[in-house]
Amino acid sequence: MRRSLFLEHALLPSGWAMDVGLDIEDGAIAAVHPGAAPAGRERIPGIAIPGLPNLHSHAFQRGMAGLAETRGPSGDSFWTWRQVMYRFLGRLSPEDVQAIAAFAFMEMLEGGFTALAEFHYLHHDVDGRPYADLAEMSARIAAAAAETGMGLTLLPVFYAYGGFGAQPAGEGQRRFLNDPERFLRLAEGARKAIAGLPDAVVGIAPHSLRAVTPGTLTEVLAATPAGPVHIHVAEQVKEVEDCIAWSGRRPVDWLLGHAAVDGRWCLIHATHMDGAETAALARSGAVAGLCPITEANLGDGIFPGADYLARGGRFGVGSDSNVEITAPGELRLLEYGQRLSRRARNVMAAAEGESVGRRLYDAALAGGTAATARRLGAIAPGSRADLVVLDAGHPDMAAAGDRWLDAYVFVAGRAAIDRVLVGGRTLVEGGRHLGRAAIAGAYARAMARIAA
Ligand code: NGQ
Ligand code: ZN
Repeated sequence: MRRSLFLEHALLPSGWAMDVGLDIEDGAIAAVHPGAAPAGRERIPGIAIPGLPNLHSHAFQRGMAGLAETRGPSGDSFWTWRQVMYRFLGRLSPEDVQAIAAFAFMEMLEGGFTALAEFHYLHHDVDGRPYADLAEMSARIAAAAAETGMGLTLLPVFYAYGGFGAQPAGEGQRRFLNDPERFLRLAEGARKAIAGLPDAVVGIAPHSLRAVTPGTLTEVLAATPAGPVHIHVAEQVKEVEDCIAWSGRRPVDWLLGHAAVDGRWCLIHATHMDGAETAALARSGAVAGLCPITEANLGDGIFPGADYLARGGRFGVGSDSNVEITAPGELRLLEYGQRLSRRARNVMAAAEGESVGRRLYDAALAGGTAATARRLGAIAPGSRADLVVLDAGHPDMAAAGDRWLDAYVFVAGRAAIDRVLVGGRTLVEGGRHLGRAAIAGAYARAMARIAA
């Protein structure tokens, strides 16, 4: 399929350009013509920027957004939230998961994300038994991506234990569990499940150092020589303490010492690092997967962003628990966490005169592209035609150039989004997904079923 677009304004690798002709073939950009004539091309008014990848999501958690904000008897924490989350997922059928995922993916597209790495660990039936099709739930995630048009990197999760040192998993975790052999079969099933999706990718995700042993981690890595590898690490202080008690080392330090962590890897959160870990992670070439809204919601802590950036570390952003879904909002809170903790301004930019919005956007685009392992990241030949088009008539968009990204990230947020295209196909218009009515209806019915 061929399409020719005419973009009024576009952020190209060479900078901001006007009147850009875009030739698209099979969802990918074939040619870019700055200063093109509009004749014969479909006009896309507004300010086109490359779509941002969302590098970390647990789609099903969208269904419990707002349901864990009531104070409990004492000591509410990440760990009490996790109990609520386990109770919620204990009720979900494959149909529910598909409906919730489709709703979340739709909101991601409306919120400025055009690709997604789904960190998928809800594999089995409510009693912990595998479905007749081991990859049933993976197929549901793929179906939700097909329904919404979201670009998918599916990360089936390897989860085998309940805590450091091969502690047995609890009842709330039984839907997640596999030994390495069954996990590798499941990953094979996930590859089949995505086969019909344009340009989709399958990677793997050992859930966390809590959920694996050194031996099983080595085994699944050895069997998966290519593709992205994601893992949660050092999100909570208790996790750091437990890791030290188990191994004598901090989690990021342990991981960098025991696995060949490189550009294939994405370390989710990596919130609690000392200076040596921060430097070593930056050197490794891995991407730090930051989820500022969820990390704030769960009380995780603040990533050492300024030090990591100064050392050239790569990062991207993810919507994780999906309690609120907004690409510019994740970037804004990333910067604001740094400002609050350092009592300074404009922290995540390097040079005088550099726009923080632009710097955050460029960095998260590069990091998210690496972490999703898809052909993304620029309005340039070879890249998928994934575009977010901001409304040039929005009152906050009166300035131009990088000020547009500052306005998008710090001021207007997702309200500035007019149109979203994935693989050259328009999925969002006037800020709303074209399939919104049906997708929201199915979601509402699923939520009513779950509450019943
Ligand atoms: C998850 N989410 O797997 O959904 C985790 C919580 C855990 C976040 N860390 C469970 N945000 O880490 O054990
Ligand atoms: Zn997570």
